[in-house]
Amino acid sequence: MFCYQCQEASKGTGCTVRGVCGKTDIVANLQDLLIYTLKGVALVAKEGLEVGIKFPEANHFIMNGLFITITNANFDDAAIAAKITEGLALRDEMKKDLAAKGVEFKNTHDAATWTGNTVASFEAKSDAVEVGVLATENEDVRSLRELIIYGVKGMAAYAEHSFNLGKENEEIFEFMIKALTATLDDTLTVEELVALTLETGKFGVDVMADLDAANTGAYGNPEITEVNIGTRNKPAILISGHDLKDLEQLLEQTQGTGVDVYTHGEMLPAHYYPAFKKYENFVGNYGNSWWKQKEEFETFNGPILFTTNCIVPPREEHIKRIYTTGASGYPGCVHIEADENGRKDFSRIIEQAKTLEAPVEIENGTIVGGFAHEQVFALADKVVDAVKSGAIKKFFVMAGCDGRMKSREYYTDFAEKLPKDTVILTAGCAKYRYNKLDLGDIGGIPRVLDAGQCNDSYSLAVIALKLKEVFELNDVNDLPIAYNIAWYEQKAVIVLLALLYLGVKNIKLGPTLPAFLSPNVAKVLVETFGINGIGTVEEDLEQFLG
Ligand code: SF4
Ligand code: SF3
Repeated sequence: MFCYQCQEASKGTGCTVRGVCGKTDIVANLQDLLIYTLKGVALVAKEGLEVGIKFPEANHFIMNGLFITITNANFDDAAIAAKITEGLALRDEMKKDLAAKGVEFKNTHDAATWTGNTVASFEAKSDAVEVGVLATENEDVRSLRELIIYGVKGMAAYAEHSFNLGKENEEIFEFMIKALTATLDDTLTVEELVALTLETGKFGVDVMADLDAANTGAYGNPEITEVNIGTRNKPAILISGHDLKDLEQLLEQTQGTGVDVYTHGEMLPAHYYPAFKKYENFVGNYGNSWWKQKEEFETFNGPILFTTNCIVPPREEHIKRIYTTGASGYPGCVHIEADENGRKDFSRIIEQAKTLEAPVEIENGTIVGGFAHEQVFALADKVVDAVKSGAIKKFFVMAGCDGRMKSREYYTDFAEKLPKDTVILTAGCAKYRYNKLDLGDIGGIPRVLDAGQCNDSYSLAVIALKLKEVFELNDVNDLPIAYNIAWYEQKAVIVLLALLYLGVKNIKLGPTLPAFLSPNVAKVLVETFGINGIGTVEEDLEQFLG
């Protein structure tokens, strides 16, 4: 195996024996082979698009396949192998379809022609050099190809959440096809790949806008909300990940059963949506970000439902009360599939919950969030006045991911040491590094404004663009907003590319720069966009405020 797609890549260069995330080499290789299979499907789909033939099934397959390979989403080798089998069959059906319509598929790339039908044959194939990341010898080309692939993985995750709410965007699918096939094209120059990287950011903005519209269309605009972090004395289910449709179904099905529902990690912002407030059994948020789950699942006592990443390989004794759905999966954990109408039957989770103890309270009180674009616009006068009067000197966008590295203590420290006339804008699980600190408020505006999940970084961009308009500026970089982003997995990659596309400069990225950036590609990012790594809290504060 060779994998360097996340921030915790071993030694800052890549995992080669077993992932720091817990991915085995078999799972890592099968994920690479799944991506390779998707590229084959994309080659055929592209040929179709060129003559006006569309394959909706291929769009959905590509989206879901990409999502499965995101860090910490799916550790289930059997499920990934089944997906590869499905992909090969789909690819060959598509070729037949083209032929039946008089279109001869002439591309002879191995990704479009290889076959296999057993897990053993997949394992053998996935070990081959041509399949994995290292297939590309030139390190700059490899770096750009992977940067694009990781961006598209994040894009696929957001597209799938929209899709689950009945929204799809053909342009996003066509871009995924273009991007996947481009990574097989040896004729593309480094300059062309850089351009494609920026184009990935454009579709990143679009996919986040789509998801924002899907979420708010279905559940209303997030509003200021105090979320309970304590517990009550009833059996309960913990739901994690990002998929709001799954949450809705779980809340519906638990009505009247005596079973409570709590959110974990990235599901916390669900509490901000008006539509979920009507559920009396939707009690609060339990615990912290994803990497603390082993301990928190122990004290939670009830079953846990993962709708997406981030899964940490569980303790053996927890497996029987962990369930997965959507793109997520873990060997031994029951996976719940949707029926043809998208309905998921969570009754076995509910039945199990009834037999287990209520959660142990590990903290109490509340945290405040719900500052997505509409809520901030509703407060616009107050915010603009505070900026004009100098009560707010600067905003710090500290969106992104959390992770287990000790170096992430930087973010708690940074939040604590920020001057009292600054406001943090956050989204994603990065917030858990400072959302329980008492940072106070500025004239009633809390100093930590949480917009929501990582995809709601879109809200932060919308807010920035709105402020630019209000203050009549020509450049978004002239606003009193600084960016200190934490990243971990590939959704953060698409968020970052989206910000670059919107013209945001001088983003600090930490806790370390991606292992997949070659020195030359890193240089382009530094020179063109002023991207830079974090230093010490003092140095960085000096730089931002100095
Ligand atoms: Fe390593 Fe991250 Fe890849 Fe897991 S996802 S194998 S931790 S680089
Ligand atoms: Fe978190 Fe995985 Fe990235 Fe959605 S849940 S931000 S790390």
